[in-house]
Amino acid sequence: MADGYQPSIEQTLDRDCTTLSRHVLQQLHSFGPEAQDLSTLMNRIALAGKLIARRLSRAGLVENALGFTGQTNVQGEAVKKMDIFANDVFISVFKQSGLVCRLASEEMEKPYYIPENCPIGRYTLLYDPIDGSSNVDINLNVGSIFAIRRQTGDDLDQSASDLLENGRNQLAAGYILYGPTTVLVYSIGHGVHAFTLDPSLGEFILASENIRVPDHGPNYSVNEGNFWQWEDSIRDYIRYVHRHEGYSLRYSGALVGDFHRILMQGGVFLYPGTVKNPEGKLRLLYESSPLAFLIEQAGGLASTGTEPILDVIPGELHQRTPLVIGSREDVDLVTSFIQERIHEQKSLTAPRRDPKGTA
Ligand code: AHM
Ligand code: MG
Repeated sequence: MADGYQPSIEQTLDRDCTTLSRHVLQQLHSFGPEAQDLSTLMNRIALAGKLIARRLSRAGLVENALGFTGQTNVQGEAVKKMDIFANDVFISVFKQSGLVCRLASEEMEKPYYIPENCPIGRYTLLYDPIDGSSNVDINLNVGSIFAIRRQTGDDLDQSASDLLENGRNQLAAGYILYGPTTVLVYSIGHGVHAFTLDPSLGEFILASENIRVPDHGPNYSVNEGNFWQWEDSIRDYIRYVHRHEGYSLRYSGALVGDFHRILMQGGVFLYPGTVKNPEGKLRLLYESSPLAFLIEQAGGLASTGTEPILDVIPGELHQRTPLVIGSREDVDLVTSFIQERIHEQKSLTAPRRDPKGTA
């Protein structure tokens, strides 16, 4: 350790005892019912993360962990065995919790209701069980993304229409990154905090508190293979980056991994719409919105290109949205290219002024 510094036993114990559930209670300065609920919810999400991390770490060794199921999900994407495993893990950990009545995920067309938790369960979990599924079979990083929302109303017709609200209504949001270590990052609206899974304890231990994303960073993260499908504004931005010093392209195929880099080092992640799919690929309620909640808490920005992600009111559960997320200055730069093209379009289509003033 630098300068021969050794933490005292007391300091080490204090660090090891700052578990996720304790941290939630500390953040809320309360042992009241809502604080207890959030602490329990985060604890169960952590359990899901541990179960998924364990499965991933043995994936090459056990039967039926890797590869496709042969099914396609509601998005029309091929489903992997790990997607289904992770989806079921989240359902399992919330059974008998008394807290979560509904779970909505990328892998399920409609929300899943846990009858014994309804109607007392006052919370809904929205999640992407395995984000970056294409990385699973090649042993690269993947993640899980989650958000907790308060259930409003009884939802007796099971339409879950109260979920079609903007992202500012999220009570908590976060992700678990399954990399060389397993990291859980969360926010309950009091800053952004990261925990590392200590396998010897089986606990997530506080690693960084009140993370702030730099105002500008060198990373730009985007699938440049889509260049020719983008609107001109996005191509303008990429050309700008190519012509200026100090940028590095970093794209892993898993949003959680790319987002984590940007959160820690600064920069911007983009998944813009294309001419064919103007809404892009990423889903609002369980991918873009939870990460937007985190980045705003960390001092950054998240935008569709024309409005803040957290202001978007979805029309349906699996709605997609273009995403520009990261450091404040970098997101602003991308959106300035978008605004410039919008103004250009407007001035081209605006009625031309009659020089004689007769029109
Ligand atoms: P998934 O949740 O089905 O894995 O899809 C989301 C993923 C993101 O993690 C990633 O940023 C993006 O899709 C990659 O898509 P592409 O291969 O088109 O670049
Ligand atoms: Mg995903």
